[in-house]
Amino acid sequence: MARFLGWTVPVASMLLGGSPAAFAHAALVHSIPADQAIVHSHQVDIALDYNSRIEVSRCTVTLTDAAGKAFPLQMERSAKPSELKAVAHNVASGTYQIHWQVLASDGHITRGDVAFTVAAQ
Ligand SMILES: [Cu+2]
Repeated sequence: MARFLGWTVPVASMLLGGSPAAFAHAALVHSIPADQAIVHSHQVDIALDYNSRIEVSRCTVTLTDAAGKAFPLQMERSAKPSELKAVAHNVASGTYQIHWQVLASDGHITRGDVAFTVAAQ
């Protein structure tokens, strides 16, 4: 039942060179909406910030409603190499899950979920 409506982001420029820092696999350190947040808007701005640089072209973010139906996301550019951004428009009131999967610079994939509710307006 795996369903992917993930968007991918073309990698305009990979950072090659630089110091071979010891990257950890990516853990989510901050999200908008926060987990279990109540959003008072039908436009939901999503930002997922990790503790390390992520390979954006290999990351997927899916938004599903309570019935499991995927909701389209529009990708936005982020200036931060550790952050994924997306926006969902015309989101009906209800409960939603953001499913994310990211590839960190160390080659490890991590995944998780963020739940939120869009309140009736
Ligand atoms: Cu790792």
